[in-house]
Amino acid sequence: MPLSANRYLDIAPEVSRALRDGEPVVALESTIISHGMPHPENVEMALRVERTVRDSGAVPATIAILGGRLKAGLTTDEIRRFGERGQAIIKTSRRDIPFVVSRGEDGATTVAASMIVAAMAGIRVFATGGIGGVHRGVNETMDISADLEELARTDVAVVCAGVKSVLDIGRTLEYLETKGVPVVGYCTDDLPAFFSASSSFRVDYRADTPADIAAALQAKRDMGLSGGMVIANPIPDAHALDSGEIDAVIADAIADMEELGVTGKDTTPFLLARIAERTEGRSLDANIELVVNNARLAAEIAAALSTQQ
Ligand code: PSU
Ligand code: MN
Repeated sequence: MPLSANRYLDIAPEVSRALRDGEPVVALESTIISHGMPHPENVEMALRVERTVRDSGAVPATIAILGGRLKAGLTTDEIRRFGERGQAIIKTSRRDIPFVVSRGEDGATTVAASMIVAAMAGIRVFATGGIGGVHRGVNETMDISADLEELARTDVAVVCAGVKSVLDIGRTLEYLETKGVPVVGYCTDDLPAFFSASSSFRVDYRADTPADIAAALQAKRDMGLSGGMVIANPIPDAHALDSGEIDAVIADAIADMEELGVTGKDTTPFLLARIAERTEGRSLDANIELVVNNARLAAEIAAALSTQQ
């Protein structure tokens, strides 16, 4: 992919140089900043995650849309301002990109939209907290995140902490299987469930080293197999929440959501905020720690990938 070939895209100088020199780069999303966490913890998280990527030997590229420009790499000031404005920024998934861009607006990119911009820039590894998936109650609502479709088509590896139990984990895995997206467990056979290190579901492949994951990514690319990969990295024990407790909190949050009639793109931000409230911030601490943990692994995978080229 030629750098800057896209006239809507700005690649930060440091990111552009690293890509040109074949050095490791990790993309990061921005909906988690604006819609996933409250201010000021969101800004602290975003800056700490960038530092973690650097400390692990890669260059961070936070993805967003600013004034209609697709950005691969934000400055510290841009991250601060973005985090302050929070949910006033348009949550931007694939369908929203054309209008946010043509109207010169700011957009907070979801996993799906961030993957699109990362792929345009030539970034192959991306870290986040949780991906969107098939929501519980899908039979009624048809609520399936565009993140899953993006994983099916866009060639970016997504490091996450598994599938959160606000979603229907089993159906999310079935969807990914149908779409040909491998779900890899890092040092685990169990699919992590975001706040807890395991669930009752298994991953498709277990990988115990970043090099093992990089080798599979390289093979996939060499063969021209399009689409992403889910790399599920369990939350470290010290930060995990009790799964019984969190499941009860999630069930309450979903009941509140149904009562209030929250639907569509507001669903995930609503549930995250409710869960943070009900756990008195413990879910927020866990969320921050797992993103940092994912950023570190993503940097290691990107580094392993850069030695394969
Ligand atoms: N899960 C989280 N935190 C988040 C999100 C998901 O734990 O911030 C965000 C991500 O940006 C993800 C998006 O891509 O929510 C999915 O939203 P939807 O279900 O509306 O596609
Ligand atoms: Mn949805």
